Amino acid sequence: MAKIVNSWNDWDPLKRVIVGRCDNSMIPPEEPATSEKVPVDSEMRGMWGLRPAKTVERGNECLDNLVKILEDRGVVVDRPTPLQWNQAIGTPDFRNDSMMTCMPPRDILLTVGNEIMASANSFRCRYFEYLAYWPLMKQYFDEDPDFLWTQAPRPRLTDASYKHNYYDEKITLEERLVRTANKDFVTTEVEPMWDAADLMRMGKDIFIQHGLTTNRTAMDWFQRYYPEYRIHAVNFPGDPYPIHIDATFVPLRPGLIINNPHRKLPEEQRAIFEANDWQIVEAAQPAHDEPPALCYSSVWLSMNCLVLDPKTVIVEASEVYQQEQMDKLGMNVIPCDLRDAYPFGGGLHCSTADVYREGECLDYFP
Ligand code: ABU
Repeated sequence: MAKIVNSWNDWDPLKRVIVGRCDNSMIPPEEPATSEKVPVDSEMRGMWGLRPAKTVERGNECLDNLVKILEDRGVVVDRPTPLQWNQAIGTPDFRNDSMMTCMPPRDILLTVGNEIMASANSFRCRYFEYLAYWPLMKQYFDEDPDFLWTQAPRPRLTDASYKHNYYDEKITLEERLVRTANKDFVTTEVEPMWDAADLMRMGKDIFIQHGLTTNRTAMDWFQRYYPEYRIHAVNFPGDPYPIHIDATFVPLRPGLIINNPHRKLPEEQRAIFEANDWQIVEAAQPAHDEPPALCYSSVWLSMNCLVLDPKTVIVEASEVYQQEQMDKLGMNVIPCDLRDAYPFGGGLHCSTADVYREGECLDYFP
């Protein structure tokens, strides 16, 4: 039997990966945690339903293109099994009129060494998204005797999990920033809630963004679950919609991180990197002024790259400034046309989940 699952960080040589699919994707109805994610002036406010078929086709084309790039370089690619996401769902605690998608996998699956853990997302519409990955989990379980297939404690997502009317329609950008600075987010602390894309794995250290999708209780839970790791809370005060660390603070190789210049890591949280001679470089400006239509994410998906090994990175094809910067930082850049997949949940890093990277658990911050 082979070793299928192993990954300790985002830069070791990538050998096996999951790439999402756009099939049956929905714009979910508003619910307590999601309305805060859609900017007030977005065309998505107030609408929900199946995403237009043409955009699904085009999104899938982009993802298939990424798969080809990966396979041409010898990376094994696995794909989820989409559900009929337009079904209404219910648990003893809540009802929701639909699910969402199986894009992006990075929000749902956290790989730490030989373990893949399904997350505890705060969006009700994402409650059953893990099911799209269960056939793969079973396959890894059958083929790799060391694989740990786990599910984080399932949140109840009752009304008590959210601050209701947290943002009203009239809240200004400045007020949002004050809330971010005060670490005042839409979820409460009644249970651990987290998106896997809020975690950055760096060997013995795991950095977790406190924001709209991950709460402090989740960080406490992680520290108890992984007593042998150091769990660090990080936050980025310049971000009015703090969701997911991978368009904000992105390691390229040991010793080098790019940081979103609008979402700088606070001085006191930089200390650990500086004390260990890591360089934190401001990321290049995005090539676009706006995200594509019906997209949840910001233009900073420009820096949401997929590192294949410490010298090679895939960057979105239209993000010419980011490519140029990566090149100057000594990376070999592979462009990939992915922008039309952004509306389904994110960029190159978001669209993937690690299965196997060569390497072991190292202590980068002794
Ligand atoms: N899923 C990453 C989104 C981050 C951003 O919108 O900047």
